[in-house]
Amino acid sequence: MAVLTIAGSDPDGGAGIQADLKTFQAFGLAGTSAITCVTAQNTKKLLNTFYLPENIIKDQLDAIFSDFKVEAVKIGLLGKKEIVETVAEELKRHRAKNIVLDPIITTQADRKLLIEKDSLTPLVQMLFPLSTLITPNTDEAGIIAGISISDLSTAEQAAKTLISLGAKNIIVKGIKTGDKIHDLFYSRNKKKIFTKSLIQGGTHGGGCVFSSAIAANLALGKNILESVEIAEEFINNSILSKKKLGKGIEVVDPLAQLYKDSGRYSVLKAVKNALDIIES
Ligand code: PXL
Repeated sequence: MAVLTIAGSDPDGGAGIQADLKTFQAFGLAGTSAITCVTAQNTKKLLNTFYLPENIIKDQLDAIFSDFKVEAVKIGLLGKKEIVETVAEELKRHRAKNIVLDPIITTQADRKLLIEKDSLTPLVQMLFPLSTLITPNTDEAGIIAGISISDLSTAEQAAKTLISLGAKNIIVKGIKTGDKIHDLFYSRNKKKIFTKSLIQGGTHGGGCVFSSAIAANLALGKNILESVEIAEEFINNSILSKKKLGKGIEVVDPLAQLYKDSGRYSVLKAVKNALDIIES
């Protein structure tokens, strides 16, 4: 049994494929991946993006689907119209289920565009109907719905528009009101708002970890809302454990909870304490 991420590579390890695989590991799952593009970026800025040829993306998907029982799929950065089309065709051909689509448009660190603009229409037309859940942030939901999201009611309006465009379930992430931040889950028959305190300074990798945590829980047999609830708690813990790894934006840590739970964290802490004592 496996869970698959179809996404881009992020060399700083905080987002993209690297974050997705860490998240799958945190839930004890065999993580598999198909890389769509290689970004050159760090915690400060995006330098470059190279999209892989469609045939190697198709072959990666064939390699995984012909060998593994894929219980859920997370789709991250696709970036190019032809890649969107290839991924949609392959997911259909392999009858993929439990698809979580993170419709990435920009980076968090410097809000640089990660996609070619003409990839958005096929993303909506081909991948929305195939997806179990779509996880846009307010910028992404606003761009796709053609409105500006400033509060919960405009977020709901955008979610309704995304449903009318073929989505089944939506969670609009990061709706800011005062010192609070909300995520709005919305489907034809259910609505749920998750609220937490706003953490200043932003984080890198949060969106990737969140959508991967949902896919992991769908793979484990949880239903959609249960998976979202577990992922909400998981992303909160990952954000609370965020690390200043580089000189720029802080990076979420999806493995912090795993190490804490397994006792490895306390072993590491004990070793460090012992070394501190020896050194002093
Ligand atoms: O968090 C969005 C994202 C997704 N995928 C890749 C990224 C980023 C952001 O930087 O690099 C590969």
